Amino acid sequence: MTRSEMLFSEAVKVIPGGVNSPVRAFGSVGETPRFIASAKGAHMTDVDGNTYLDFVGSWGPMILGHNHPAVLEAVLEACQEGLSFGAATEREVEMAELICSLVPSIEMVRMVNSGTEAVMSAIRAARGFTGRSKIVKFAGCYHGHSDSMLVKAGSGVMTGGIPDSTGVPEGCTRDTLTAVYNDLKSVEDLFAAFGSEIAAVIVEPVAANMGVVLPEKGFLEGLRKICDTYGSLLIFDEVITGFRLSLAGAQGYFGIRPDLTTFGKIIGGGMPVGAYGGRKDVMELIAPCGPVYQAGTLSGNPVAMAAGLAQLRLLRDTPDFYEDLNHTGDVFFEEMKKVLREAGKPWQINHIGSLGCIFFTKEPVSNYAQAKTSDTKAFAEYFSYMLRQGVYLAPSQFEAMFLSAAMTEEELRQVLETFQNYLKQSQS
Ligand code: KE4
Repeated sequence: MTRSEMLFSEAVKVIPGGVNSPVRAFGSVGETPRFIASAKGAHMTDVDGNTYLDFVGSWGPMILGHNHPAVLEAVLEACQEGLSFGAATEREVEMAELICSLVPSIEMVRMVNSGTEAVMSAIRAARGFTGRSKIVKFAGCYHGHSDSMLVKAGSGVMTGGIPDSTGVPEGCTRDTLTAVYNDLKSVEDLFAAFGSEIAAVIVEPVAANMGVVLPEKGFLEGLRKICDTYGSLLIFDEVITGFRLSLAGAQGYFGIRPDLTTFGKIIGGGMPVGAYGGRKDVMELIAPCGPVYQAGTLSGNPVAMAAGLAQLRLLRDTPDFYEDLNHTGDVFFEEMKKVLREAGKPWQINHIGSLGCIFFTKEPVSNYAQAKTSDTKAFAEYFSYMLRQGVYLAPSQFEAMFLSAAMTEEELRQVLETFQNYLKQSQS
């Protein structure tokens, strides 16, 4: 029995499913989750001493790789000064000023502790600002686990085949309307029926929780126009794409200005951080300056701010950081496509910058229904093969591959070779 197996057998007795977040349980890939002991740069080492090239990067935060020296140093320095005060600190001002300076649509921002909290709060702000209740989301997009967002959600919900979570009263989802990603008509139809009641549209500007699905030309622009027509707010959930695609996230990459944005992951540098922000006239409604209440004991935690500040400053100050990482991603995923074609396999690869995924389906994937045609057994076989070859992928067809700047060209070339060998021996 491996140490991971032993730990997992203990974990399931005291933690639901043995994990603190469902997708970590490796349920859909039929493997024992690898318990990680340490990580450095592009590599993680499990409790049995196996090392992996890490394509999960803690689900996005580790864009610079694990334990970047500057981030670690900033955290250790902050720890010396105290772990948490529950009081205002200078680093929170620095973080807010930095985010506002890097993302033009952000005029004010509030720190929270997770992406879920950021989304929950942004939706409350939109409802408070418009006086309306309904929210439009897209099937397959995942916006964290707050009640009203657990409708046709992606990520672990989609992986677990849980259409909509139990324990969520109908009253909490009554105002959540679901549209089809990349289908503006499905949005127009909802607005034709409920336009005057819709507070906001929330969208992942690049969907990365049903696998990676790119916005088709005109889709995001169309959402902007519809929201303007009906006086609804456009919320970009950039928990994954924020500081991933560009310093100004997907909104900077595509040139669309949302009214509110949610962040997480990268802005915490590996520590628990979320944030929401945007138009001043909306954010000024947030308590204590307005009547929309939102709070958090550890919001803006000084150690978490130190990690996030160190990471964001490195992303800002490293010349050509995004050009280089996005180019590396383009080359890698295009090479994956080439290997697939040479092997005569019909699978699909969607990618943008350092984000991408392989769908085990013959048809192009531009929405939830198409993503769901993927053969999850074939994915599981691929996942297990790659894991045994030291390549740590997200344990679900409906997640993304995240490249980090710590990966070397040689390492990525070896992964392509491993992928090629997988295809040669694969029956699927
Ligand atoms: P958290 O509450 O997990 O920090 O963020 C929720 C969230 C919100 N919005 C988007 C676009 C997200 O991708 C997420 C969380 N992402 C998943 C990975 N697909 C987190 C991994 C997990 O649930 O363990």
